[in-house]
Amino acid sequence: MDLLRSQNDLYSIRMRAAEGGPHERGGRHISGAERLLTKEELALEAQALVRRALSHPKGTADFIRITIDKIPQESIQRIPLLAIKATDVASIEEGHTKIYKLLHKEIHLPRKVVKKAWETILTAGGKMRGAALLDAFTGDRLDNTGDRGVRVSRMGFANPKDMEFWLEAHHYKGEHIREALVLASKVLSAKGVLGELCLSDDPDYITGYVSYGQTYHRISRLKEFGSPVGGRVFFVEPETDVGALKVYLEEQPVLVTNG
Ligand code: PML
Ligand code: MG
Repeated sequence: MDLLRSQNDLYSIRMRAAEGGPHERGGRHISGAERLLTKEELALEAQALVRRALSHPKGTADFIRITIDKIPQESIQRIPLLAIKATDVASIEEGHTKIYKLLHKEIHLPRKVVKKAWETILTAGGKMRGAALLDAFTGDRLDNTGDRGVRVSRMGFANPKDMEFWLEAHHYKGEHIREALVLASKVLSAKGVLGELCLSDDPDYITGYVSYGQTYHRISRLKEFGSPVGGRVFFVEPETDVGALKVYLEEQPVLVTNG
C-alpha cells in the first residue's frame, strides 16, 4: 500500500513536446506523458520528462510544455487495472486480422467500424496527439478535436512500485506498456466506451493493443519498424454524452488499483 499516495493531495504532471514550435502553431508532435505524483516525486519526474522530449526516437523537441496542478485527494477515483492478454503474430497482416476478429467477437464491432478506425489512424499519419472518438455502430468520428484529439489525463497507478515489480515479474518491460495500461484502464472505466485500438506512433515500437470488457490485449506486431504512423481510437456507444465523456477522460483524476 502506497500510503503517501493514498492519503495526501497529489499533483498531475503533464508533458507535451513538439518539433518546429508548439503544436498549435504547426509543430510536429514528438511526445506526451501524464502522471499523478506525490509532491516529493515531482522535481525528478519533471527532469525525466524533459530528458525524454530531448532524446526521443521521433526527433528532438524544440517546444516542451510541462503543466503541474494540485489534485485534492478526495477528488480522485479508484478504478481497476485491466487484465493483460497477449497474442504473438508472425506478420503485420496477421496482427490486423486478429484485431478485426477480437473487436467483432468481444464487442460486436462491424468490420466497417474497425476499417474506419484504421483509416483514422493512418490518415492522421502520426500527427494526432490524443485520441479520436468513433461511434461503435457507424464508425463516424464523434469528437471535433481534429489533430489534437482527446487527451486522456490525470491518471496513474495507485501503487507504482508494486506494479513495476509485478510487470517485470510477468516479463512486461518498459514505459510503453506501463503508461498504456494506465490509460487503457481509465478509458474502459468511462461510461459509454466499449473498447480501444492503439498503435504506437513511436517508429521503434511495433506492439499495439486493443481493449474491451476488462481486458488489455497486446498484439506483438502491427506496423513496420521505422514507421511514424500511430494513434488511438476509442469506440463509443451511440447516444453517449460525448461532452461528458471528454470531461471524464481529460479531467477526472483516477488511480488504477491492482486487486
Ligand atoms: C504509445 O506509444 O503511446 C502506445 C504504447 C502501446 C503499448 C503496447 C504494449 O506494449 O502493450
Ligand atoms: Mg509516442
